[in-house]
Amino acid sequence: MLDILTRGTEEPEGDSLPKPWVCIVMGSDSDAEVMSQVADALEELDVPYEMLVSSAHRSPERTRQVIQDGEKNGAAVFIAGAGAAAHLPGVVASFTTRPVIGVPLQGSPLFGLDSLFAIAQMPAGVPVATVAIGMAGARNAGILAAQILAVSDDALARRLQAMRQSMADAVEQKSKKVERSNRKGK
Ligand code: AIR
Repeated sequence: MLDILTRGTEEPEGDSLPKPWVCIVMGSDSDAEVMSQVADALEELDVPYEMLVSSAHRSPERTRQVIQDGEKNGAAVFIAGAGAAAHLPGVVASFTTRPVIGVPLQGSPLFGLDSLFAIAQMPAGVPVATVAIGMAGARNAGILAAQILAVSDDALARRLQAMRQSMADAVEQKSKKVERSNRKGK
């Protein structure tokens, strides 16, 4: 078993079940900057996660082990990010029936379109929920994973509502700024 994925093996305190967590996998350390958006979103929502590197092509056996150990140890949702021939999310989905979210990354000469198509075009029977290319997609992957967990976690659902409210408040603030500067120009 990989050391990094042993959290579920700890004895839960009292009768409480171990908290479901999110397993984030990326194809290379060169994906880490964009994929850190996933971690930021999960931290804002107080959702536990683990983040690691495994390549569908360069380390297929490690990838299989990461997913199987993660599932055994309570990973409730998997998020996989990769660029170029981005087969990682699909391969992750082939090893688990838990929800898998794929993040297409844009580092390649094809600007992530290759990755988007590779992740979105899964064969019927093995779904991967695909988000937008790059930073926005990575943040949305974290929020979507939290939304999946919130189906059975009311406190998390309330934190998601608060996140939506703060976005709506920010839009109002931005509008006030634009309205003010427009008045000045008249
Ligand atoms: N990649 C790694 N193994 C398989 C794939 N498709 C992806 C990584 C990264 C890109 O190839 O997810 O986005 C380039 O990786 P590297 O390590 O060469 O920087």
